Amino acid sequence: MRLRVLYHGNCFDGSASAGLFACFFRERLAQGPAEVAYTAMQHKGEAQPIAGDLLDGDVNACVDFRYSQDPRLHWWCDHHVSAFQVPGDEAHFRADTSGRKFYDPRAKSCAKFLANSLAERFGWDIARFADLLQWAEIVDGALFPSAAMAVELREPALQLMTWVENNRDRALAERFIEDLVARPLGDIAADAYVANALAPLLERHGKNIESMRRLSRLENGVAFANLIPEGVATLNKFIVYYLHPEARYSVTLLEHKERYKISVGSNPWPKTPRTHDIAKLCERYGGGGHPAVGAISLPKTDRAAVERVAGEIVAYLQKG
Ligand SMILES: [Mn+2]
Repeated sequence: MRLRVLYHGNCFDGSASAGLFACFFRERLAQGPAEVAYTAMQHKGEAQPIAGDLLDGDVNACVDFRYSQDPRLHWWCDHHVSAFQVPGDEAHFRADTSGRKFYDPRAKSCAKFLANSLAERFGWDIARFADLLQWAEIVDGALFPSAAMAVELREPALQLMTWVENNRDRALAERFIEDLVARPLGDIAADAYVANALAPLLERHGKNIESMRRLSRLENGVAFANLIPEGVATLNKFIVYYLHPEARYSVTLLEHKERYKISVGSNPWPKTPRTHDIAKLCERYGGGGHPAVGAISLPKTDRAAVERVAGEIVAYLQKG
């Protein structure tokens, strides 16, 4: 019996959620030999339905990623505020009586919400995942006690977070998913496939801290940095608050291979609390995310448009 799991790619919580569901499938759903296939999903600029041909398993699940009305989607679990993007999605979900679709936008992590849902409804034993679930909450909920912990990356879970956000090897992404639900986090972080890739990442992380230090400016509570000239594609989103503890919000321009990205966030350790809903703000420009953090991805054809949108967002956030 074959399971297809769609999951939020390059994400600690998405990977943990995928691993948990695969585990549940093997233990509780599979009849006969179990086969699991994974598909990493990414938030794109357009509110498009999930392509039906991705749902090709005997059982199809989507975790930590948006809803689909496709009848071939059998299981779903998400906590993104922007989970319902296509007209009719939310009504379709509310009308569902299967007991296999779970949504809670207040959940800090999809992994813990999914595990708790499966434990409550199906009596599934999740005690062995306690450490993983605690870290999924900390990582995805940005519940780090300090910016220093989030930037200095001494904890194994934070090294794994850094690794998965940067990994582009599909086979390793899947090995990682399976490892997360089978091995202690310290063991995985020490394994060669993670440790070898992590060394240059940590070196680049150090350089990113320096780029951010040089190019970011704090004005009226908003830290802005255009990292496109440095060719930075991804960086640890807490660096900006490590350098600007007074910032309420941050707006960072990044350059991916095929898209520009505007990353918008709020300080998890604010001196003045957040008042804006960042997911809603990003949705206006075709992006999405959570109330506290979101992103917009734009085509690389028009750099002026990216800078204009970023300017509008900065001005909006500066108004308090
Ligand atoms: Mn998540």
